[in-house]
Amino acid sequence: MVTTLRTQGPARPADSFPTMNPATSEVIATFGVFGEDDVAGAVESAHRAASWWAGLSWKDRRTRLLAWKSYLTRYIGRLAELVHTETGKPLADAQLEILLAIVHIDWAARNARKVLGPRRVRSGLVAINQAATLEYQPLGVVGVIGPWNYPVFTPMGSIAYALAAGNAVVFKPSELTPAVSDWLVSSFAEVVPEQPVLQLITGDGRTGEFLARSAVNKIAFTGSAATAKKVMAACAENLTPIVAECGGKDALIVAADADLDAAADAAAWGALSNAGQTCVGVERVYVADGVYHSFLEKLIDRMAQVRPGDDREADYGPMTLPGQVEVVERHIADALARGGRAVVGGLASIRKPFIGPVILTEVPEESRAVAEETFGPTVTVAPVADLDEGVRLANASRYGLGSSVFARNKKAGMAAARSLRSGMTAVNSVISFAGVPSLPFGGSGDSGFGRIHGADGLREFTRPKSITRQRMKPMVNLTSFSRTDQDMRKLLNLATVLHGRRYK
Ligand code: TXE
Repeated sequence: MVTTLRTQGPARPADSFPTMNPATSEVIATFGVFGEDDVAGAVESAHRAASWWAGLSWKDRRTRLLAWKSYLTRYIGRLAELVHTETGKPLADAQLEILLAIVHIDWAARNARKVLGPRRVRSGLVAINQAATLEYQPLGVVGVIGPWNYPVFTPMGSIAYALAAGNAVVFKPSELTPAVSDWLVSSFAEVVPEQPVLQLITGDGRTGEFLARSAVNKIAFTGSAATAKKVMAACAENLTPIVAECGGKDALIVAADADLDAAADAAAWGALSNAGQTCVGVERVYVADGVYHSFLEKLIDRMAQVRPGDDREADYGPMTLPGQVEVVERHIADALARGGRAVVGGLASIRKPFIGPVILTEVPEESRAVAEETFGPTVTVAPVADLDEGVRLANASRYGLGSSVFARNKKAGMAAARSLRSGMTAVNSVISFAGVPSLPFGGSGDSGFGRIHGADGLREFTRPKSITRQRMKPMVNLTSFSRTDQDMRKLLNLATVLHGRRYK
């Protein structure tokens, strides 16, 4: 057991807490609990760092972010080992997660100027004498409150984009994954040693609340909808804006013409990888009647072969959040009590901290396993008449984060994708949208609001700045008390020509 007390920034927190390997309960390291003053101190120094960082050229920020990306790529083995130890997920999954984060840093660094930099926009006939310029300026300091399920990839969706947009970041990771976060923040300091542009503050929900109430200019939150409401309430005091990514209840719909092998393979991985602790994991499957039994057989076949564990051959690891085991247990018990059937696994699959794969069928739509986020290696499967009914049931959820459609008919697959109310949909694959950095990521309803990733993700951490510069005197000076009735008549005549045409 290695125990080290870590402190970050100018403050020295009095209390500390341990971080543990969820598979073995072995303590990995000890971190400080940041109190209100510690958090305020970190945010204050972040404001100074933000001025420095925002004062660099686009090219300088880009070079530094690309240097960070390169560092993470070269040391991926070490970071992956730490992610594996602190979350319990298999090493290869940890590597995949880091690779995805690297792709996002790269995209954010290379596209920030194009998306956010100053550009001329049309000023229109009425203001033809004005040169109009639009640019997106950094907010200042962004507070990132992160989760534990993808401790590199998920917070990076905010951190990389906020940094690329010219902000400093104060990062409060989940109390379950401070060691990974400490490594990430230290690695950034290797390439940007001048100022604390990216700082770590550690602690539980209280520390997160201090951050939400502090002098940050925006909060980027990932976690549960219930906690997002508390964070919003804390942010409300200072009218601090928030972007919230709060999990989901993603559905996968299988059309009658779908490639059933591909659909079953994707459903199994989407439901089980990372022990189901994925906000865009597959939790519900709706299958067209005619192929329901063939699909189910294939899914059973695949899921029955998958095994959790902490050995190198295990397909997925333990439940990272100990309390999640009870949630999964409750959902399975509720489904069975309401007449559902477990066709793979069941309550006996729960062997703390591991949970074996579970497939539930004939589960009423109003049961917990269908309506609430399970966040475990379980999936419900139900027959539907067609794609339309699948879409209707998928949309009948408080959540709206991701979804998948399997259909050979391209037009039908795309039509279903458009009708799904989720923020992202994958056609003939699962979760693929998370690896496309130019696509925004986020949801609606209980899944939250706002977007990370892509151009929208960059703009999320900026304020639009509009500038008009008068390039010549106007023909008619509208914004002057010297304006005459004749000027107004001219203007109204112009308006009639420009906008008065009748539309049928
Ligand atoms: O989340 P919390 P938890 C879902 C998933 C899981 C459930 C609970 O269903 O079972 O959330 O997980 C910080 N003010 N997801 O307990 O409480 C906290 O310290 C400010 C979905 O981990 O939402 C942590 O850093 N901050 C998800 C972060 O909020 C507060 C990923 C998330 O914690 C706070 C994780 C407060 N009052 C869980 N209270 C996804 N979207 O992928 C806590 N925190």
